[in-house]
Amino acid sequence: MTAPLSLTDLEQRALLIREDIVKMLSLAGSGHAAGALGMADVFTALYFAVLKHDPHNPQWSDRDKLVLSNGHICPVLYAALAHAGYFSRSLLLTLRKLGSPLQGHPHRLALPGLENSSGPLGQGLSQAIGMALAAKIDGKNNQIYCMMSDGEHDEGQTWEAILFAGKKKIANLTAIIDRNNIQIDGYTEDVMPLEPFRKKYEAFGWHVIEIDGHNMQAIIGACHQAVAIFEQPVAIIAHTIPGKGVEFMQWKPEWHGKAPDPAQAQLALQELRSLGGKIRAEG
Ligand SMILES: Cc1ncc(C[n+]2csc(CCOP(=O)(O)OP(=O)(O)O)c2C)c(N)n1
Ligand SMILES: [Mg+2]
Repeated sequence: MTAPLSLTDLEQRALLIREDIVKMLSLAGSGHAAGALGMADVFTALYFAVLKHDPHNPQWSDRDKLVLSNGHICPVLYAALAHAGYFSRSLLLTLRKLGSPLQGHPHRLALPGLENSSGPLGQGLSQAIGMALAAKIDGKNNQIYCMMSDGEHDEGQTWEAILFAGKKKIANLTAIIDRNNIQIDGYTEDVMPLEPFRKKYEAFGWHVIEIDGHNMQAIIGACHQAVAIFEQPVAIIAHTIPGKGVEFMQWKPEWHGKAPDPAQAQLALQELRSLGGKIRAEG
């Protein structure tokens, strides 16, 4: 058992994961930057402070499971898994290369630590519900986390799953939604408004917690709170900044599915390293 990381250590780790995302995308020459960078804090908190898991025994039957529904942000999942020790960090640099297990969208059987395959949006919550119900039948005491995006709430299947989980009161299920307000074609509220988002989940029988998705303490606290709710599924709406940490990408929908060129990657890495220096100085 390793000692828990401090909040400063977690913040540093999230920055290293962001650096890896920038390098991976830049070498691949393609990929999804904004969502991956925006969710780095949430993934770091989960893999380093929340999930009950064992990177040396990925199939441990009592593990918590993280289901990624919005498969296009997989660079952050791959980087978090590598940092947690599931596989070598050097493998990250093969993202999207022919024959690499790090496909542009995750293939469950290609890498240790992946719980589902994804890419087609809107399916992850249904997959997670299946796992949560199976865990109950098996008498397990684990939690299923489903990572989702705001844009994939334009898919009807997402709402069918929300309706079903509310009806069945699936309490070993926690959905974490990347509320970054962007999707492929622009801002969510222009393309297909989701507000009042919280009220919609509540009307479907869910307990909702809203957090700043860049505040480590808030992320960990919300996850602990969610596990302690036994009567309802819980949705954590994580308000994030798309492209977080790289100023020229932040809040810009055009960075939804784009990779930095080598010069842009250098600029991004400089910025992330200087943020790391600031955290070290303050910590
Ligand atoms: C079923 C399906 N339809 C369309 C797409 C194409 N697509 C990929 S990402 C995306 C935008 C989804 O919005 P969001 O996940 O919020 O984007 P982000 O915040 O990561 O930029 C779309 C439409 C897809 N992957 N699956
Ligand atoms: Mg989005």
